[in-house]
Amino acid sequence: MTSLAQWLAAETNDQNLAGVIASMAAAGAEIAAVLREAPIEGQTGLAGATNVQGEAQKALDVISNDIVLNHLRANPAVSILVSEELDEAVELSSQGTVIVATDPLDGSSNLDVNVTVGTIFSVLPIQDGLLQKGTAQLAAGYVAYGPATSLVVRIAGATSAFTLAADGEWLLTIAAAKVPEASGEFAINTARERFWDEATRGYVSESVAGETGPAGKRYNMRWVGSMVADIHRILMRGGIFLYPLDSETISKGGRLRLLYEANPMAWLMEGAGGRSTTGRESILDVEPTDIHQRVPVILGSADEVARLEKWYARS
Ligand code: FDP
Repeated sequence: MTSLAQWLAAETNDQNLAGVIASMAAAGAEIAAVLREAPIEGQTGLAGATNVQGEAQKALDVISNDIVLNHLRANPAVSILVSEELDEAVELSSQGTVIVATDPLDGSSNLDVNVTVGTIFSVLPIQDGLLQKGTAQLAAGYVAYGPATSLVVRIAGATSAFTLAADGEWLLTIAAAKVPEASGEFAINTARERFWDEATRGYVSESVAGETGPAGKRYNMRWVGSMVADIHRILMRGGIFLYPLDSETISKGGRLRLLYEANPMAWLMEGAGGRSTTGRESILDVEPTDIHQRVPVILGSADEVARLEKWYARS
């Protein structure tokens, strides 16, 4: 089977970029090992809680951030780290050529119930500074800590998936993920319906109406509430993920973060033939104004994204 190192050698001549992806993969493997034993170690609680031995615990998202930081600090190609866990960007190597933006442990509200969570990352060139559009990404990926630990990564070509083997090696298990154009599955937190805009209401009611409604087919709904898990399912079998702008999140610009959630997921989705939008424009074209900026996020099968875009064009 093809290893991550072999794939990277075939995918890019940029040794720095390959090395940074390898560092994120190594951080992911280390986080996977921590998560695997977290309930035994009493580590699923919040920071400040104590374990059975009465020792103070760090939250797993803080531990994950430290693991990513240590791996990237050891890699001289990384100039700056932006992390969901850190208010400010951290300067690492002065010779570095890339910026890494990461959510070290996304979906953390699912940690204490042993549901899939993930590490998301985006790699940007250093020369244009922290606030670059998603189109500038050199690579993006995520690690999904599920029944198997998966690394999904894209440089400029296809979106590929690796599985962490027992010996710690990442092995290529999907060379080129393909998101089916059409799908009958949507993912949204329907408990927020009262906050939705007209386009989201229209799209969801059309879907729920099923084969007798205007969409003309039956839909199913899935919502893990852990972005990596929901996006991984959609990358593997199609569907649409929505965290739209709604009346409650409008003042913040949305719920999910542009630099280390929306942009990398949009990069991966588009590499697999899917689409991404805020409802008004491609996520990858959003001009960032802040490293922790939030945006509306709609990602998935091309036909479903297009149907939603029609609703936005009308509203
Ligand atoms: P979490 O707060 O648990 O880290 O990144 C935010 C996120 O999870 C996403 O992973 C997930 O898709 C979303 O929030 C869940 O939102 P809801 O609480 O509205 O379901």
